[in-house]
Amino acid sequence: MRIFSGIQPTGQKHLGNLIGAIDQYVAGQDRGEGLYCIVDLHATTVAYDPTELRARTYDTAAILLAAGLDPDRCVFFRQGDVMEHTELCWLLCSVTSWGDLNRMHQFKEKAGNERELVSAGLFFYPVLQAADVLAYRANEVPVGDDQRQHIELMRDIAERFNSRFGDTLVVPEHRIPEVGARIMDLQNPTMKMSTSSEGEQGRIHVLDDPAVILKKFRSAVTDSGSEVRRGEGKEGIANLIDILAAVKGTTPDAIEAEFADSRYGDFKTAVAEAVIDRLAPLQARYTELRADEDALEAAFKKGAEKAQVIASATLADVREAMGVGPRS
Ligand code: AQP
Repeated sequence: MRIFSGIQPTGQKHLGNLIGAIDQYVAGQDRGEGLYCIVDLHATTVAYDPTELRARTYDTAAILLAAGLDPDRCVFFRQGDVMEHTELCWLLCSVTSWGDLNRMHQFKEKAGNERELVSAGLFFYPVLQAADVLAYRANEVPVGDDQRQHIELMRDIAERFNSRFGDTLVVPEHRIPEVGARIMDLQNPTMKMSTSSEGEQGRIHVLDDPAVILKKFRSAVTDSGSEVRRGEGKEGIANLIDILAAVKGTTPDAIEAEFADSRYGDFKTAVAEAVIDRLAPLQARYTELRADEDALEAAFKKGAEKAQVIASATLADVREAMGVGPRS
């Protein structure tokens, strides 16, 4: 079983990224051969600052390692270090329809947020994402629920490639967590917690101070009721139930039963405390890891070498199947 996923070095990573994606990466190390990549090339598809991009790449690397990724048990690397991703992206364009790309929700949302230039890279973002996964012939892609449409497109691209050029690529499955696949914004619980949403009050960053985390949870938007249970019009409470269930490794039903007699205020504090406890060891480890950029670069280099061995073999097969470049 080969598992692949990528994460952007944009902004500060939030609780949705941790629960929906990073926790799954860590668990994947015990289930198969995990390849995890920081997608710096994807980060260039929206307005960005180059110096900031490097700094955020190190931040994200330190967060992933602090969360439990172990470069000796997985292939941990930076996308921009392995050229095969961009080459495969171009080759896959020949089996990607413009109409499909034009239907992608993420493109529409992100294009709407860009003030100056909507880059062609943003439009092709899902093709590069498909190349990331297909280059490794991965069987499984752990992601949050927001990536469902991109994974479907990636599967279509692989199937179209295989039927046009012969069986070459593996059609991957997505793996979306049962609890916490869509962590919602604490201030607007009908929207997902997102790096690019305005204002930080609705977003818990994994590196937030405990006092900040407590304050954000205490001021989370709920409803005018008082029962800790899911239901119509109770999106805010349902989100807190999901967060606590994911953090404690239990089910939302179990959380409802445990807090059946609690009031919203006490429940919010309990969620905040569980999140603070969950993040404390990660934050301590992060500080150590982030201080040594040379060690992070060394980890990237080692990972890229391992990744390139796999990706270059796929690219040789893809070129051959497509009739591109010299005869093999
Ligand atoms: N709210 C979420 N709940 C669960 N999973 C989530 N993910 C993102 N938001 C939630 C998952 O995190 C992974 C990394 O996503 P990314 O590389 O796209 O990182 P990002 O751009 O920093 O994350 P956002 O918050 O999704 O940013 P916006 O909204 O600005 O694009 C993915 O597996 C994703 O599913």
